[in-house]
Amino acid sequence: MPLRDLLGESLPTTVGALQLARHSFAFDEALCWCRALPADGSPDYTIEVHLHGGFGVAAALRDFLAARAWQEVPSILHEDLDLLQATSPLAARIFSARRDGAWHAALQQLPSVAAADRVPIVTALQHWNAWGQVLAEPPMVLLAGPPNAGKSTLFNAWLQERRVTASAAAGTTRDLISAPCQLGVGAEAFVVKLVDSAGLWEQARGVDQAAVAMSLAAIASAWRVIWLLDAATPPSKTLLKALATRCPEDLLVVNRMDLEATWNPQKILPRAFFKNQSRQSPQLITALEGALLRQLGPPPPVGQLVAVHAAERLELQALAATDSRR
Ligand SMILES: Nc1nc2c(ncn2[C@@H]2O[C@H](COP(=O)(O)OP(=O)(O)OP(=O)(O)O)[C@@H](O)[C@H]2O)c(=O)[nH]1
Ligand SMILES: [Mg+2]
Repeated sequence: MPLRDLLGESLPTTVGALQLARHSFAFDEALCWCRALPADGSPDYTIEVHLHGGFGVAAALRDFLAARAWQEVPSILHEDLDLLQATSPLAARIFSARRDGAWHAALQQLPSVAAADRVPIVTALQHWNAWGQVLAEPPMVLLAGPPNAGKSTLFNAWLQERRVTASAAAGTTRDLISAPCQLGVGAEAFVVKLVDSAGLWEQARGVDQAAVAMSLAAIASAWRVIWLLDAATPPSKTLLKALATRCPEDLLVVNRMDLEATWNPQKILPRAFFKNQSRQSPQLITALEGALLRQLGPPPPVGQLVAVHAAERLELQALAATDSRR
């Protein structure tokens, strides 16, 4: 089918906006780029179409073209798709360094490099794995702890809006509520998924028990848990057990320290903790943010290749394991 039949009379030689009107309805006004339009009128040409519409419009166009024996050339590389999903300027910078197959090209060369030379290269790439993980998708930073510890109050203060209900009634929160939240500033900032959760308590029954189960599941999968403990109520066995299953990078806060203390955190908690005694908590939020950023260290420099997908990190791990066996 001639291109003209698809796109109308005014074929662009480079880039042009065209009405896709050769169907029972007008698809969309699309931006088209004729990448290889031959002068001799041969049927082999490639056209890149950028639709304004969403998935439904793209699906309608695909059906239309497939019925006329047009072939779709997959033009978007995996790495370019990542870029579409970048949630921060830092993520965009890291993803764009991987474009046009740069990551795969680097990795494909590694097996041909002498093992002794490969070790430092693989180690240098692995150094950025933690950053790759947090930039690929906003990681979950979960606020967990006993009921009434002030989790929802801190969640609202962190987001600087009244997103969730906070109240003196223990068990107010029963769902996981998440909001994107930026950590850091400027070109080095990245986005995390801040999540408020239901308090953990042993006597929970019915819907409360279901809420506790949801919190425990989130604790198991969170990137970091910020454990908010209540100075006025000693932590329960359930809570201490859940805490013991987690990583040492989780942060501990003893909250509501303006109330009378009923337990000694130094004796019970496994490591250093932050103290807080304010509902607004600006210093606490700055301190927590700083602690999370310090764990990651400085972000990758400009142009650095970073493994952003789990499969890529596994590939590096396999190479490192092979080299260590030599
Ligand atoms: N005294 C004091 N009260 C606080 C502080 N932070 C929060 N509160 C109060 O503690 C109560 C419980 O706060 P929430 O934020 O709802 O606690 P929560 O941990 O979300 O509780 P659940 O949703 O029941 O698990 C509310 O009345 C808050 O105003 C604080 O630093 N000091
Ligand atoms: Mg709450």
